[in-house]
Amino acid sequence: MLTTDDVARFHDQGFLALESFISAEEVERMRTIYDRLFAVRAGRSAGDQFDLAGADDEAREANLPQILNPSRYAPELLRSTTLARAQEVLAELLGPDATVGGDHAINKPPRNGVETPWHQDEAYWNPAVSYHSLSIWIPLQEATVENGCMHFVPGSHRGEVVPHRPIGGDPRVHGLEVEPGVVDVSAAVACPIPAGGATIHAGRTLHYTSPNRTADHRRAYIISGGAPEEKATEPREFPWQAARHTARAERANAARPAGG
Ligand SMILES: O=C(O)CCC(=O)C(=O)O
Repeated sequence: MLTTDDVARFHDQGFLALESFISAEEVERMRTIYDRLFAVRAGRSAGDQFDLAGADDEAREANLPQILNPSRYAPELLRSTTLARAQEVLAELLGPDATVGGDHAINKPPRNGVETPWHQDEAYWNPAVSYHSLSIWIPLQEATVENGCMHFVPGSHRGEVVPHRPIGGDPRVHGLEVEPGVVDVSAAVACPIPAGGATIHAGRTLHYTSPNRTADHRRAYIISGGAPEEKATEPREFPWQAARHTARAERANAARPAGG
């Protein structure tokens, strides 16, 4: 799928923008599944569906609806061309042992003023593990600056995980953002791409998406994966993870089988 230049650019810059990743027919097929999952709030009671950027109030419309593990609720996603392509790209960028680890979906409602703030994906993960990972972000319509395309800080994947906090400093919010004033994002680049394109970023690449100012949803389906995990060589702590007390986590705990 990728050229030698693409592979070199990914390792140098920490991200790639591809104009063409899946076909128009596959976009259509994925979008039908995607819209159905959000319409029924798939995974809500298991804590897999929630508001990434709000207090996740049952009674209020979500700022930034997210579904973790959508393929758990639509297993046909596991047999999609999209997933097969993701597996190819993982092997090309991270080596033959790299595999798909999971999927999620973030759906920015129309005329929604909420950004997905600057963060590194690794800030969400286990600090005791050393990752060699990436995420493939696939918009199911054109992604533009106006509807919430990806922005990246080139080279930021080479740094450490910087301090994060729950978005807005609100412990009820699942989403994380870089602590204000900690990073310089003045060199960031926006990556508008057509429907069927994809952006790919490493686990530590700083990224952001703009608010959706259009009349349509901004749908993104995201597949993550990596090389086999190793134990981190240096002890690390991510205190921002324990700083959250979310309704999502309460639902997930309540849904867990007793003794499990
Ligand atoms: O789609 C978005 O708004 C954010 C996506 C993101 O942060 C990610 O894929 O890691």
